[in-house]
Amino acid sequence: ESGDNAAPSHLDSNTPGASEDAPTTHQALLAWVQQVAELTQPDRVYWVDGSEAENKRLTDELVDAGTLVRLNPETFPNSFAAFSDPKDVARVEEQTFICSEKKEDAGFTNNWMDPSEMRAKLNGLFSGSMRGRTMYVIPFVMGHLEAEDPKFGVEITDSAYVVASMRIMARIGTDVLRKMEELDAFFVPALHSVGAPLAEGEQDVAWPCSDDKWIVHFPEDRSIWSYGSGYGGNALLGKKCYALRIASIMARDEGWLAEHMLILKLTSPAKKDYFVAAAFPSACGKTNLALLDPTIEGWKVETLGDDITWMRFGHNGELRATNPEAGLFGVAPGTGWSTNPNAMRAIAKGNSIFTNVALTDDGGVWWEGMTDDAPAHLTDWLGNEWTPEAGRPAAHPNSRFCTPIDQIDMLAEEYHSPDGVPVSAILFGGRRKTTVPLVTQSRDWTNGIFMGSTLSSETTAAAAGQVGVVRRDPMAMLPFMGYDAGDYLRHWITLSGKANQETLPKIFLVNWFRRTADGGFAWPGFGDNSRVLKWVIERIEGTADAVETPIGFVPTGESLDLTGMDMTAADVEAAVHVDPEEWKKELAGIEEWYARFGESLPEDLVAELQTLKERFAAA
Ligand code: GTP
Ligand code: SPV
Ligand code: MN
Repeated sequence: ESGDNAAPSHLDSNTPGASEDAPTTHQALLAWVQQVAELTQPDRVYWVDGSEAENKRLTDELVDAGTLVRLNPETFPNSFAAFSDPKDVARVEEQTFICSEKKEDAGFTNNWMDPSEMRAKLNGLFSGSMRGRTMYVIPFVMGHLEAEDPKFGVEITDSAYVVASMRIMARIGTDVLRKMEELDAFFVPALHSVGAPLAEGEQDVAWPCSDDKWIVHFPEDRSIWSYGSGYGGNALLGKKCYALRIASIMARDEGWLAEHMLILKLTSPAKKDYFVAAAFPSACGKTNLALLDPTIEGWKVETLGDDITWMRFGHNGELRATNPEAGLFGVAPGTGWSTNPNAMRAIAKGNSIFTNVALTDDGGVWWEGMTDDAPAHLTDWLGNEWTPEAGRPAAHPNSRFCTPIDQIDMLAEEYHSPDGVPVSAILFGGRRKTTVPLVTQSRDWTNGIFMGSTLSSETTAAAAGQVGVVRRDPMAMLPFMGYDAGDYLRHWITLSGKANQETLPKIFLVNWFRRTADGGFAWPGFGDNSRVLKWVIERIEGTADAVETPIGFVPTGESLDLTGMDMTAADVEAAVHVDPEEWKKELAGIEEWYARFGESLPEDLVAELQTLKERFAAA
């Protein structure tokens, strides 16, 4: 019975799911689980099957423990609210590491530490870190289980909140495990501990975590170790740690792309379908664009993904995109019935976990922007009484809703296709008050990569640290590139060698966040972004006008469809204006940014910058 799977002696062998009755024949997985159990010393080991019954049991336990608050089943069926430790509210970029054997492989954008030194540190931290807790083993797959080359992972965690969230965000459980066994598949070992062991008889807190946080990736063995945080991308390891950082390394080696992008399907009045992928930094509008409600007649938008896109060139040299995730982990504030009714409808179906939002008196949730008027009384995310006069937000700015993607009414049927969809356009966008026009079409692929490589944005609450500081964020991947940034850009450039040049996506730069002199937004954004998408498609079809500027092609005042808006062609011209004075500063910023790459910057991009400077000089 026991044999190879013998439980470490400290495990309670009566506990169902202890490794002596581990439900798998996957030897590498068994060995890893046993090794982790010996290191972390949990009270019990539990193999997650992903079933409804299991989820009910776990969420009941989380409610009893005070980690989850059950919401009013009439308004938010099967939904819960969680409140984190105020010191654990966002990704911790300062404590995120890429520990490649060689420092230069991590590049200047990543924190690095010698892997053996890091392993020693982590072994120390994880030693006994799960004492008094249950160790959950979550088999998962990013992307489709039926994909040609399914990408498996196993997260070991001591947080039941993570289990319940991973169940929404990824395909998990027994079906995945069976497939892993059948293929004797490689899996990414993703180890997570909140770093808060319990002494004998010690009372737990609602949100255990540690002040000492480490989010660590080992590129060579493709493993992930996350310690000390229970929040979002720090803890749901299938998401940023696997599907972006580790996957970007796999993608480099295997000839594909793992990107921080949404994917949407756009159907024109002529009933032609287009697929658009868009990379915007964290909290800069991906979920909103993916769920866009067009304000123009005859155009339809459907959703494929809102945060992560994997792309590879297909047999005919077309770039095909899939969404590796199964849920939305969306920014709550600003998501409302007027700005994003599609997200609201998905949330209203229930089966969601909200983190750090406010509670209404009738057992619902609320956040800034959900409704035009705030309720008269709330319990804020810190558990304090709140009224509209409080002078502080009721929800944390990085509060999130976690909701199954198939609850989106406008989910495109192609979401379910393991082969993905052919991409016609790629948008890169950031949050800039000045300088960057509403939309600019690049001259060609390399020029578009130049735009992506110099993308800049003001920092947001999605990561710990100062908010509102402009930083360069290449392809919105600054915190997520798993290897050297110059190599990453070179990979983008050389990959197009595999492409059918006819169908190579057209690349555009967008900025929904430009301000006017009076401080207001130069463009209303949200549903009206459908007008920009329409221009993008018309540029691809060769039917929309544009003005050539040194940085690329921008719409003429008349070429954006303003039907039903109170904007004029002159307002559009202001929103797309390329100001030479602003661009003088911008060019200096780009030069400074490029200097940081040193030798690793691709020659093609050096040449792009040179050409841009010459164009401004000649203008
Ligand atoms: P992550 O999940 O962190 O990757 O964020 P995201 O890129 O999906 O951003 P999201 O769509 O959640 O938007 C973040 C914030 O930007 C929200 O507060 C939105 O209200 C705001 N926002 C999104 N789109 C627009 C827009 O077109 N115009 C303006 N002004 N704000 C927008
Ligand atoms: C982001 O920060 O880009 C997110 C949220 O999508 S998290 O999952 O926490 O990374
Ligand atoms: Mn994101």
